[in-house]
Amino acid sequence: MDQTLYLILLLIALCSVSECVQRQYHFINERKTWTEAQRFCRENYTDLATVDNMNDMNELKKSVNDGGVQYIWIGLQRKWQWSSGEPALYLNWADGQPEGRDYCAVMRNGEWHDESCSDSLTFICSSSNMNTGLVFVNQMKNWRDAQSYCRQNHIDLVSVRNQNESQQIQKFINDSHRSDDVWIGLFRDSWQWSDQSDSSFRYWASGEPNNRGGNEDCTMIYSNALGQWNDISCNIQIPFVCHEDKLILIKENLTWPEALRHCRQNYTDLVSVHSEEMQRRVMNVVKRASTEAVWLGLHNYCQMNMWLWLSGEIVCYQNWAPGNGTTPENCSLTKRKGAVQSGGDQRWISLPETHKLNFICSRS
Ligand SMILES: *[C@@H]1O[C@H](CO)[C@@H](O)[C@H](O)[C@H]1NC(C)=O
Ligand SMILES: *[C@@H]1O[C@H](CO)[C@@H](O)[C@H](O)[C@H]1NC(C)=O
Ligand SMILES: *[C@@H]1O[C@H](CO)[C@@H](O)[C@H](O)[C@H]1NC(C)=O
Ligand SMILES: *[C@@H]1O[C@H](CO)[C@@H](O)[C@H](O)[C@H]1NC(C)=O
Ligand SMILES: *[C@@H]1O[C@H](CO)[C@@H](O)[C@H](O)[C@H]1NC(C)=O
Ligand SMILES: *[C@@H]1O[C@H](CO)[C@@H](O)[C@H](O)[C@H]1NC(C)=O
Ligand SMILES: *[C@@H]1O[C@H](CO)[C@@H](O)[C@H](O)[C@H]1NC(C)=O
Ligand SMILES: [Ca+2]
Repeated sequence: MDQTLYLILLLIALCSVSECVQRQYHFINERKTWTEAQRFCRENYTDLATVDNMNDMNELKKSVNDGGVQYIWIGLQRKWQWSSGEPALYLNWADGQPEGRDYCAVMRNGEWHDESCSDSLTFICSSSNMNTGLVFVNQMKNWRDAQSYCRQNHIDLVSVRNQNESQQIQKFINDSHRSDDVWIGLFRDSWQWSDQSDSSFRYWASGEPNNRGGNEDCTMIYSNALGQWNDISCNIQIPFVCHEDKLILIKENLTWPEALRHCRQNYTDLVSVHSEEMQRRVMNVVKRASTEAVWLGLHNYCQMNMWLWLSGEIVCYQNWAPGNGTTPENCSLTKRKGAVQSGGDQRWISLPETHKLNFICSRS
């Protein structure tokens, strides 16, 4: 065989990698409400299942090993949040609220009710000028216009984040001699994944989500061939699917050898990024890092001027920043290791192993 051709074939053989999975799905054949299922998954795995694409969807379906099951929870839920962007942790709904037909909240006698966002009501802005930190706006506006008004003239529509703030606002409303409904900054945003993933993949059955009866805030999949999704009340009890992340970002600042020890002791290894698919998954994870770069399982075999993955592979797929990884390292200096930038182009850079960075462990 022609020697060049032989070399090319050898390289292809060395560089082809089997498809890697980012997460593994675990079907739990116990009937639980969505919130109970979420607690189970968070304690025993990573979270209720997140689905990024059709590939994940097929993996998830494969994990369901009981043909008799019809409905299965995944981790997608409608969420209430504050106009300021904060998640709604403290809740003070009146009995029977939210009814679920509507997506904006008013305060009435201190408690909350959901109302149609297009209603015209007075409202309360948060403000830095007044000593109460509150401004009552005696103009009737729909929720969106009230929000714009507050943002332009003050800070935002008011948030009610704890009992104390709730009492202050109640007193403020009392002092303004108001008794009708006033808008607060609470609204129901779109769907969110339980693990905070920003996956925008959706696979609704036709006609769904329809929010029938007004309280369908959680997502189940039909356990049929298609596995399409339906919104449904969070309180029904059905089996569910958890997922276990294969890549774990550790937000501690350690040197490369320390990071390696941490991963090998607690998981499997520092991550090896031998494909574009893996790089995409790593990019998704490092966005949450607190350091500018994040250690990978990439080390320099200086005498040979070669970079290798801890998993043993030579570096075939490459994503180096310009000037990194290609020029020979100075072998008499500190050993260098590979990291991925957590922002920008998220390319790989070569750094002395004594730098202290966040890192990514993999679990096999
Ligand atoms: C985690 O799994 C164990 C064993 O299946 C179970 O007993 C426990 O209740 C689970 N944790 C939660 C929070 O449900
Ligand atoms: C409630 O908030 C006010 C003003 O921020 C503060 O002075 C007071 O200590 C708080 N009370 C409690 C119980 O947190
Ligand atoms: C508001 O006023 C009513 C009566 O005017 C009173 O009963 C209530 O305790 C007041 N609430 C607050 C939080 O001040
Ligand atoms: C790690 O370093 C970054 C950047 O220097 C810093 O913002 C972060 O707080 C550090 N994290 C820990 C856990 O020390
Ligand atoms: C393993 O994880 C635990 C808990 O996060 C940590 O205290 C320990 O230091 C880790 N092991 C190593 C070798 O870093
Ligand atoms: C490696 O890339 C970083 C980021 O782009 C750059 O600042 C640095 O100069 C590069 N290293 C070399 C040796 O060119
Ligand atoms: C490598 O680093 C050493 C120590 O700083 C220096 O003396 C030597 O000139 C460097 N070699 C090259 C090729 O840059
Ligand atoms: Ca539905």
